[in-house]
Amino acid sequence: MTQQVVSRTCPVAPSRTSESERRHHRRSRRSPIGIVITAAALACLAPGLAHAVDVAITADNAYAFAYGTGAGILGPDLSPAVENCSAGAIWNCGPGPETYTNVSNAAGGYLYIIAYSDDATTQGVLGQFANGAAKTYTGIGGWEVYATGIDVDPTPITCAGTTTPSLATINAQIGIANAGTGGPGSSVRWVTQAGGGVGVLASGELNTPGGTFPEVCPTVIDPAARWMWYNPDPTTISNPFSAPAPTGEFLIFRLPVSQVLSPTAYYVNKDIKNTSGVTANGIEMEVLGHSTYTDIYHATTPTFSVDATGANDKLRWTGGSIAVNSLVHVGFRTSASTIEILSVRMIDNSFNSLGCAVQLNTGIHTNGNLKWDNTVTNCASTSLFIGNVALEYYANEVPLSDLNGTTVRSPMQTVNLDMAPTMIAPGASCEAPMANTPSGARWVVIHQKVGTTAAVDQTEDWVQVPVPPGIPAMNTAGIVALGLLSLATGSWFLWRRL
Ligand SMILES: [Ca+2]
Ligand SMILES: [Ca+2]
Repeated sequence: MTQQVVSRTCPVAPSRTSESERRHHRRSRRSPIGIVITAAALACLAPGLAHAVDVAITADNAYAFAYGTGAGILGPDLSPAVENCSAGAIWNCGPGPETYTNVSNAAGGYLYIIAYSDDATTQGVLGQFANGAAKTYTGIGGWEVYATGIDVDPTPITCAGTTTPSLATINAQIGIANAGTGGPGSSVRWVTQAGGGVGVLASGELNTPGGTFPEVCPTVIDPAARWMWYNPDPTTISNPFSAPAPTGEFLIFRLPVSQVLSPTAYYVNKDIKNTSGVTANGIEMEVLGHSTYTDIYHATTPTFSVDATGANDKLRWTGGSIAVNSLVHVGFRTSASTIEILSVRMIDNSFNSLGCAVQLNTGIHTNGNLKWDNTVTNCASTSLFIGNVALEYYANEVPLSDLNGTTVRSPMQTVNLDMAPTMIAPGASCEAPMANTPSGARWVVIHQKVGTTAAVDQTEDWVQVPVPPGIPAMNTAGIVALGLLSLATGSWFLWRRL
């Protein structure tokens, strides 16, 4: 890991105006240049073009995988079922994890993993999907699971795969998950780490020695892969990977192919000071429009819900006791490439607002600049300072639960922006070049502080986004040149759109 300091200023410019204008011009106002970049990126991923992916996978005890559409899997695409009936067949180099190279997939579909266990000792699935140097791992990112409620066990004694659910059964269950009509014992519909039906997708330990599982052959599956399973009730089951096994565990996992080929995600984890003047029970974040939340972070506010009944999502963490001027830590992950937070409030357990928390919308503008918008103004509209900004670069997506002030992370490089705390008026924004993206970096964590004074002492943020494609390692001049080029092209594109 290397550290460096880069001097920056953050010129403040007027940003959006009213919320009604934001709503009416959501796409074009949010990122007009982004339309051009997105179109260019899509042109590189022509519809229907197959992309070969190398797969390494194991399961305790059985799995099959396939690429399919949202409606299901075509027969020839389903891998032969692998049933592991010995420890060596799960973990050891050689008889353990299997590899499949140059597995083709159609754009726009899903990667599916079917898994089941012998209901004994331990259970889970672990794997990686490599698109060139870029890898996607089980247990992290936008995975969903449907628990069918049907118990399937490996074939007794022979482990010959004769008990594997048929393709027709698998596709029927995918249909039930899509319709959200699963019966008792099922998860009812697809669920993520944030829930969404009954139970949650369980993201377990890394593929490293110790813990519930031994290390799976590390030359085949990376330490960054995480064991994945289903937890039907996180309030009563602390470790669904160990005995007793959750029941009815013929499971179907899925991940959009786009998340394998070119992952998008927006992570935000925040330490928020309770400046409401009274003890609060939790936090409510209002997010523009509707999104799927694939992970959430609880800390001291154990109850989480999303109220999606209005025009915008209201994410609510409650059940805590947050003293005046103490911190509460909450966060979420969505596979959307960007989100816009409209307000953050301290609330009681009945969701009544007790006061506002100060926030900035943070991300990477499609010109490659860091960008802060003082647009979290539905609760409080006040001038805010951004400061203490550090950029941590990673090859792989950092789990939401690691985005906090206590977990020791190991970035490939950290860039501290030597930028004085900068005031941003309500509705205004500021930008600062990123620069010096290290080669191989695919994710960046923006670690920063926000406040109503230059002390920036009211919110500490960890925002993680992909390093934008087309912004490779280059110097500041290169980034500025690219920005100007994009701006020129964007203007032309906007003119064409009118
Ligand atoms: Ca087992
Ligand atoms: Ca079973």
